[in-house]
Amino acid sequence: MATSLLSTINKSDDLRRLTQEQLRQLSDEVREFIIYQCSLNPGHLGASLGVVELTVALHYVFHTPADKVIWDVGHQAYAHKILTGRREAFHTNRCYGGISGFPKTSESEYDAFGGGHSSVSVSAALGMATAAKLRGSDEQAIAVIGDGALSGGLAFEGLNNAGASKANLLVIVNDNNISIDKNVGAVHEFLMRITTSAGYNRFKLNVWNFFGDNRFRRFMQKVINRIKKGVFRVHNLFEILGFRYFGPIDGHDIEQLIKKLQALKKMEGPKVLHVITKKGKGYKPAEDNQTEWHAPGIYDKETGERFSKEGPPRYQDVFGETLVELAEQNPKIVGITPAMPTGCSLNLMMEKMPGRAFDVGIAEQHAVTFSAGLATAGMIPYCNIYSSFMQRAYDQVIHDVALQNLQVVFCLDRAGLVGEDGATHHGAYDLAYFRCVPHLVIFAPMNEIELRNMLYTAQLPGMPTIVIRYPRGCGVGLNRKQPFEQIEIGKARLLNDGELLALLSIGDIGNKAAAAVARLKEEGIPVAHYDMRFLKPIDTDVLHSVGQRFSKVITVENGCIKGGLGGEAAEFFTANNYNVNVVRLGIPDRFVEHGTIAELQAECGFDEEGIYRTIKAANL
Ligand SMILES: Cc1ncc(C[n+]2csc(CCOP(=O)(O)OP(=O)(O)O)c2C)c(N)n1
Repeated sequence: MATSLLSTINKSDDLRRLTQEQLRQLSDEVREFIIYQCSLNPGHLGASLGVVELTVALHYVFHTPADKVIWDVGHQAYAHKILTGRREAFHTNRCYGGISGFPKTSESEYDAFGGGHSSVSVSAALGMATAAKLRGSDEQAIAVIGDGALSGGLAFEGLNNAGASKANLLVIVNDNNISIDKNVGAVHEFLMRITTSAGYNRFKLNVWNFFGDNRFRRFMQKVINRIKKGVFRVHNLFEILGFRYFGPIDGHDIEQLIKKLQALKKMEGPKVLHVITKKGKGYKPAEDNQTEWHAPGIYDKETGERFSKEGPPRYQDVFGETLVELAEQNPKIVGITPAMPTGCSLNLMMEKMPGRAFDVGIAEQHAVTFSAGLATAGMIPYCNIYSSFMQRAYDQVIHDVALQNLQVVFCLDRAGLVGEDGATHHGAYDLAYFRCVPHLVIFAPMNEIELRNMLYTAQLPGMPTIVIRYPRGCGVGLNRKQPFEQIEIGKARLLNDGELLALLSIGDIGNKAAAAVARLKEEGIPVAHYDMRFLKPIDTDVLHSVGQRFSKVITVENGCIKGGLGGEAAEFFTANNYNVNVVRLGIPDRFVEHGTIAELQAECGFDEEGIYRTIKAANL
């Protein structure tokens, strides 16, 4: 592949030597490079294609890495990585031992702030701008935030603080008119209005051209703002928050971007530049179906054909289908997702029952308290949040739901190690952080039937707050056409009996444990294997029986070792004076990076082989 210019760019200085004509060529090469690389090694394609010109312009105008660019979420930073020394390594993107799919401060000095979770950029940039001022430095801080990420509460907190502080920061709103799914909310509508109000924008441009960039213009801007509001009835949210607003401009027009950024660089104070881009820009399949091509998996670059692996239904689909089935029978059921309808399959209910399933935007805290409100009024909300994003809404679960003992069903998708998204996205902590909350029932299904039955059980009258956590990926392939059965709260299952030691597992990792136990059985090593199912309330009958029968217990969980099932079991045995040696398998007390789920489970020692070896070692 001819990458004549791109192959010469290893740092931002290299790029600053190019002419504007060459910058355009460079953008084309970067785009082609991303399309090619992602076809072989999957990643977040659409968002990265949309900001190629913006990335080139930012590194051209600002003195990165001294000036700080903070990419919100960070899934759109591929061009940034490729242009700042990671082109050669890019084929290892998201692979085990390779570079991260998100900005990472330990990976490059150009990654000013680590990313993965949404809506952090304004606060981080404000912190950097404030520090620069305190240090007497003229380093610039630039937050690049998407229209989707702008729906997150944290972004508003940052804007609110920044606008009033008069700090010197630039917020670039990368408006591609879509989140992963359709963008939702009033801010989205405001962006649409301001973008499509031709009269307003023509008026603003004329004013800019007429007065130029000087003090008189700033004075005139105040006068003009009043006229704008009166004549065009567009109240600018950013201006209300104390920012000077510029745009909207075409985010694929590199000359215009450079001109505008150069002007803004000289301007003190909090500023917003509103940039219009197209998600998937330059690759037709990705432009045409932006949700599917957000992270498309591998594909044929020429034909746009995507290759997905056949397998049993994914847990997320079992959730989505089952919820529709239950909601058809129970009119109290409603569904809630903070911006992940396709990711968690609530889109199935949104299509069938649009009035009863809600995408509330990237707003986990709100999703939980909104669910609480619904529950107080007699509805039964199924609030689906990825485990790692639920970290955002911890207090809402405690204060707004558990404390009031509300019948809300929290479905935590992507619980456990999630693979290629890495440390920011692993659902490592939910078992530990929810175990200590009173009133909660915490359940993890070992297969799709268990998931279905628990979703069914959770809506029965009088049920408490229930947390159901399940992993990314496929179930075990059981026939789902079976009548629902109520699951007894707090009851474990004995899967295999044996005398040597007891193995306690929770959730789908129990299937790996069962395979290891079966291998050991063939070798004449008898292990008693319990699928605990509930972390809370834990089955104390089973734990007493285990405490009486065994001196060695191994616990296995797809969650952090500190504070989860292993901790619960060890505390129980100590508190009840059982002399039991507990070996705990799970996610160790460090951040686990990216790779396939299989690679990461092996690294942590709780894949089938790891469990097998641990039992063998305990047997010695
Ligand atoms: C706290 C949090 N919730 C949900 C997500 C999942 N997520 C990743 S990207 C994304 C959409 C972001 O939309 P936008 O900011 O408009 O960026 P675009 O992908 O359109 O470029 C979402 C919801 C996340 N990363 N963090």
